[in-house]
Amino acid sequence: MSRPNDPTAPSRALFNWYPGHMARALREIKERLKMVDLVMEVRDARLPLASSNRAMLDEIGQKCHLIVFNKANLTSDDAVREWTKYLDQQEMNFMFVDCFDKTAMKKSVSMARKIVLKNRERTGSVDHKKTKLKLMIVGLPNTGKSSIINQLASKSVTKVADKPGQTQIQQWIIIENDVELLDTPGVMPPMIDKEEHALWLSAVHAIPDDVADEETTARFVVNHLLKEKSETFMARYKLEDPEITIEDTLAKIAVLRGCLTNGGLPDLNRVYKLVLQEFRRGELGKTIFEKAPKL
Ligand SMILES: Nc1nc2c(ncn2[C@@H]2O[C@H](COP(=O)(O)OP(=O)(O)OP(=O)(O)O)[C@@H](O)[C@H]2O)c(=O)[nH]1
Ligand SMILES: [Mg+2]
Repeated sequence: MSRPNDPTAPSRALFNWYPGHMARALREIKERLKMVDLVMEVRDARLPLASSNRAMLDEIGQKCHLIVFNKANLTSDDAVREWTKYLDQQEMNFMFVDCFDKTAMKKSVSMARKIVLKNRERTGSVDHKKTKLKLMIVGLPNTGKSSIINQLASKSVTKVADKPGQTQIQQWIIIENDVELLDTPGVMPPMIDKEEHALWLSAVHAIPDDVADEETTARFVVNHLLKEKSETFMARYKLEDPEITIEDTLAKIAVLRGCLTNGGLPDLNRVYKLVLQEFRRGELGKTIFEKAPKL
């Protein structure tokens, strides 16, 4: 497997993590599109464009489509504002949510319903107002699809884990009397050819650490938070000097958290694991990786 920062890596495909269940999932998504009224595409709010999947969008085609930028609680209000300004110009149906916010999640279903009813009106399918609303939820691994379904169903109906590739089969879930949602496995783009995207997707755990290389990902995250001068990150690890280097930062974290070898040296592998775990739990503060293009 080629990795970012690997000088021997071919310049085109940095990652091609595409296990068999994803190819199958994409085929099944295509087959079941006819049965659904709308596709709810879940992306990561910290990567509004880079967490989409061109191959998936091609399959969705002209189907009613709502983009849910989930994990908005892990990014700043400023970033959401900037992206909203940009996306408003693109004529997309979208909303930023934190899936643990029940009210926001209910709004996503209302928005889906409105889009579908408008489309039914436009296409002249009159008595469709009475029929059930069938939604399909798709997206990259670990974007929070199953968490959204559990929130909408108000119970744990599908398994959730901070582990890309948790859901491997499709299943229908009733979320309201007349609304059904199809949970689908996360599907990666067949190829990621930009190093920056590979790093971002690894940081948000769309790509597993054993594929992406924990060290590269953790160092990228620490560097990013240092560059952002993230106050939560600096405070959590008691970093006082805003100009501190990455090496000193890692050494400080090692001492602070007792990640030391028997000889008392920083055990960097443990630091990498710890930083990634805390970052993904939101304990290192809010961030944005992909900035909104200037208008
Ligand atoms: N902070 C935060 N964490 C979230 C949110 N939504 C989901 N998560 C966490 O993200 C991780 C992945 O959630 P899942 O719902 O399993 O993601 P998925 O998209 O179904 O993943 P796959 O089945 O692997 O494709 C879990 O640890 C969730 O608790 C959110 O809005 N905010
Ligand atoms: Mg899932």
